[in-house]
Amino acid sequence: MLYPQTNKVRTVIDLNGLWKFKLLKNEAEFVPGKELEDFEWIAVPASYNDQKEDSAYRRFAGLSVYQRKVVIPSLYKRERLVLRFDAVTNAATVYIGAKEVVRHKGGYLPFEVELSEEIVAEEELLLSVIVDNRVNNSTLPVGNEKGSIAFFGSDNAGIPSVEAGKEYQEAINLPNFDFFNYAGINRPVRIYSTPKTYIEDVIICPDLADDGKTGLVNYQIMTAGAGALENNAGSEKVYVAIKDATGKVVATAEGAKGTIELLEANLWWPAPGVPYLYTACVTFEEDCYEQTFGIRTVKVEGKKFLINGKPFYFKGFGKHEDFMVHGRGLDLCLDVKDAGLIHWLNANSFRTSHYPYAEEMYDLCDREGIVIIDETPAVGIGAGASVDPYKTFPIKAHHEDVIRGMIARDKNHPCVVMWSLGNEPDTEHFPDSAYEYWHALYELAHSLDPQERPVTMVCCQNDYTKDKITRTMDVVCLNRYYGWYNLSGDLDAAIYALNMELDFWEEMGKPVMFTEYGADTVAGMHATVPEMFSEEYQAQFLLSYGEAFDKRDFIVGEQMWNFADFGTIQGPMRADGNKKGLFTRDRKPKLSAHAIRHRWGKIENFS
Ligand code: BDP
Repeated sequence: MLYPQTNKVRTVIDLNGLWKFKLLKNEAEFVPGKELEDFEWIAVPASYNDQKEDSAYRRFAGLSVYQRKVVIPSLYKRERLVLRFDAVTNAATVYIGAKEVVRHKGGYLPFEVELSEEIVAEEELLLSVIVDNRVNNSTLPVGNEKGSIAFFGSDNAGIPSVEAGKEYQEAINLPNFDFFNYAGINRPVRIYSTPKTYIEDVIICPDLADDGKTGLVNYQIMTAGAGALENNAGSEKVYVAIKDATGKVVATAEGAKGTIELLEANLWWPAPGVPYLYTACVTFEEDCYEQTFGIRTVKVEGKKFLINGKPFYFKGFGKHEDFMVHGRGLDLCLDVKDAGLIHWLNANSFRTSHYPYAEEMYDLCDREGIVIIDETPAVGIGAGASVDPYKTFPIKAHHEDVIRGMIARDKNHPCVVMWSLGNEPDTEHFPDSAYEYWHALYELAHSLDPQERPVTMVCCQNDYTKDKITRTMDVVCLNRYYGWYNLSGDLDAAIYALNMELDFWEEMGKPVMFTEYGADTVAGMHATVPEMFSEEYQAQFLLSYGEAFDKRDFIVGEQMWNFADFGTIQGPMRADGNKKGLFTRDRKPKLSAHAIRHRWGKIENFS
C-alpha cells in the first residue's frame, strides 16, 4: 500500500486535530449518523488513555467513538478520493453518516477505503470511528480472555473466581504482553486523491550485478482503475525515471516491469556510511508517484548476516512507540530525537518490538542509515497457556493477514533487513504444534517479500532443548534474562548459565543474535556494590553479556532491552512502567547509556 503523497496530480487532505470522543458503555449508545451530544475533545493522532485525568481512560476495555465533520473542497471532487487511516488500535469500524464504509482488525497497520461518488457529492460528511481496544485470543497482540494467565500481576488472583467475578473481568483488559495497551487513532487520518486511473503500487527489488558496482533496479508497477493495464503488463503508458540523491535523472525505462541498470551505483549503507537513496519517479497516464529506495543486498550466509556482501553486526535494542501524554501516538519530533540518540550511542539498529511502527519512522531510518528488524504484533501467543494455543486460538488467518500487510507496506524500505514473525510465543510446551504454526508463517513471509529478506521469530527464555522452531529460523533470535528474572542479582551465575546456553547454540551452526537482555533500573539509584535496580547493576549486567558475546563468532548482534523506559499495565512488578531503558522515558541517559556507548563505539558495523 503506497504512502499518501502530494505531487502535481495527487493531494492530501489532513484530518488530524481535535475530534469529539466518547467511551461507550455499550454498542447501542452509538447511533450511526447521529451527532454525539455528550462528548469530550480529544487529540488525533494520539492514544486516548493519558489525555484525561480520569482512570476510566486507562482502565477502559471496550468500544469508544471518535467523530468529526469533513468538507471536501469542490476542487478535488472529480478525482478518486481515498480515506486512509494509518493505524487505529486495536480495531476500527468507520461510518460516514449512517453508513458503515470500512472495518479493520489490528491496530498497527494502515487501511483505507475509496469514497463512492455519492459520498463525495455530499456537502458535509459526518465521520465516526468506533474503536475497540479489547485484546483476546483472536487478536494480535493476544490478550487473556479469561483472566487466568498471570502477566506481571494482571491475573485475577485475589479477586473472585473468573465466573463469580465476570462483571469485573469484563471491565478490564488483560494483555498478555508487557506494554500498555495504548488505544485510539494513534496515527494520521487523511483523505488523498489520485486520478481515476492510477498507480496502485510500486515494487522495487534492488540488487547488485556480479561486478559489485552496477546496481540492478528490478521494478514492477501495479496500476488500477478504468484504464489499468491488463495483468499489469505491457510497455505502453508506464515510465520510470531514476533520480540520484541530487535529483538528477540517471536512468529511465518504459514498461510496467523491468530491470534498470545503474552504473557505478551508490549503495545504501547503515550509518556512519552513506545511506544513499535514489528515487523512482513513476508516471502512468495522468498519475505520478515518487518512491525512494536504496541499493543494498541482504543475505544470511553460514553464520553471517551480510549487508552488501559484508558481515554486519547489529548494535541496538528493542524499542517501543511510547511517550508521556500521547501514548503510542505518532510523534515525529520524538522519532528524530530517538534517531539522534541512536547515533549518539554508536548503535546501528533496532527491532520494532512488538508491532510495526508508523511509516514515518521507516522513512527516517532510510535517510539516517538505521537498520530495522520489522516485527508483527504477534507477541506472547500462548505464553502461560495450559492448552495448545496453536490448536485452540482462532489466530492464524489474522496472523497471516498481518504478515501480508506489513510486508506490503514496508517492502521498499532499505532500512528493513529482516522480518520478525512475532515475539516470545510458547515454543516449549507444544513444540510440534509450534513448529507447524510458525514454519508455515516463515514460508509465507519468504514467499511474499520481493527482496527475499531473512525471516525470524524471537524466542522467549525457555527450555531451549525442547524448542523445535527457533533453530529453523534464518537468524536465531533470543531474549534472555539470566541475572534478572532468574539467577536474580547473581551475575557470575548468570553468565555461567548464558555460556552453557551459548555452547548449545554454537552446535547449530547458525547466526544467533540477542534481541533482548536487560535489567530494570531506577534512574538515580546508585550502589558501590552493584545490586538489582541500581544504575551500576544495569551497566555491569549489559557489559558482562557483551563480554560473553565477544567470545563467540556466531553472534551477529546484540539488541538489549530497551532503548527507553516505557509504560505498562499496573502490577507488583512494575513501578511506573518497565524500567529497563538505557534512557528514562523522557530520554535522560542512565549510567549504562554511557557504558554501552563506549562499548559500541569500539565495535565496527562490519567486521
Ligand atoms: C520480554 C518481553 C518484553 C518485556 C521484557 C521484560 O519480550 O516485551 O518487556 O520481557 O520483562 O519477555 O522487561
